[in-house]
Amino acid sequence: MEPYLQLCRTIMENGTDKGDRTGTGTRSTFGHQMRFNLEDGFPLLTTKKTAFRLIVSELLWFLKGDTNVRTLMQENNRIWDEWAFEKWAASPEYDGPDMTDFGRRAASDPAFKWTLDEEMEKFRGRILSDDGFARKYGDLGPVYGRQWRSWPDGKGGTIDQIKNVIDSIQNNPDSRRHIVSAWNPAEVEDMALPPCHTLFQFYVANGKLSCQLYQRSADVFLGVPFNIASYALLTHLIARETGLEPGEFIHTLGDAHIYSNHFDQVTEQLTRTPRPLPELVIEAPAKSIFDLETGDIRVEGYDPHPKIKAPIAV
Ligand code: THF
Repeated sequence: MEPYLQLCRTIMENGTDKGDRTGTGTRSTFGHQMRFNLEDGFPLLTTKKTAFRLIVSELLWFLKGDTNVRTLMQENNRIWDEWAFEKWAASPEYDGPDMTDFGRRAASDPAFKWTLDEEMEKFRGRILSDDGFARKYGDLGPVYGRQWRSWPDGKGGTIDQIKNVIDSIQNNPDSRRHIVSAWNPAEVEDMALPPCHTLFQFYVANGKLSCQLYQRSADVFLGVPFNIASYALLTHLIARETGLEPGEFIHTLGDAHIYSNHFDQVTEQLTRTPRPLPELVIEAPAKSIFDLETGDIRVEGYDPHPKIKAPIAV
């Protein structure tokens, strides 16, 4: 069975129901591994339509070292907006309706959801039009982009983990230290959300590059389809940069959970039969991994089952 559906089934059938930070309630399991051979096609979920464009723009945003949601908004990518909005709504400058606990309240109160959507639209408008506001309230703190490209070295400088790992793959392929960590204990407190995909490692054998991710917390219905495609794409991009062929993506999960308000959607998905995987196409052969733009990357032959809507837990 397809590894993602296997994960969904394992949690639904054998998971433990427990509470969580967001107050939504989850069913979860701890410690699970999926393997995707990238030679079999690109692992974009076929059992529901998944927005590949958003996955590409998010990954390129990380790779450029960017931590401000403005850049994502300019590409019509809204997947990080709630975390910036949360900081704005809790700030002394915010003077709109009270937004305490907005994720949970919007899920149960349609009138409040309407007010929230209105405030979110105002927030997006200001981020896009006001440079000072965007600098102050669009920034998520020292999240992925910052740790990947400029981890503070404690001596006044920074470490570019992505450049370093590309160099080590090229110069010392057998190394067991091809590691990038987003989990910086000294800075976790300043992040809008501590990193879910915590650490990844590359491995070179037979001219192929493999990647394993350790993800501490996995929102299986909404996040994991994005995370699988994102790291599969990262593996392709690093392979392209180092002259290797893509090998396997291995996805290791810590707390793998399905939110209780996603149970119906997961059950629906488990009735669907997987279809052939699409192929990844990267245009712009001359551009480095740091210069690629969203329009340079696409999938071909993607024929998924229809989209399934679900609320995101904040
Ligand atoms: N928080 C939670 N609760 N789950 C996550 O997966 C998650 N992420 C990132 C940060 N915090 C998280 C954000 N990633 C969607 C997908 C990925 C996200 C955030 C949101 C989402 O809503 N997807 C919908 C709609 C996409 C669309 O607009 O088409 C979907 O149906 O896929 C874990 O990295």
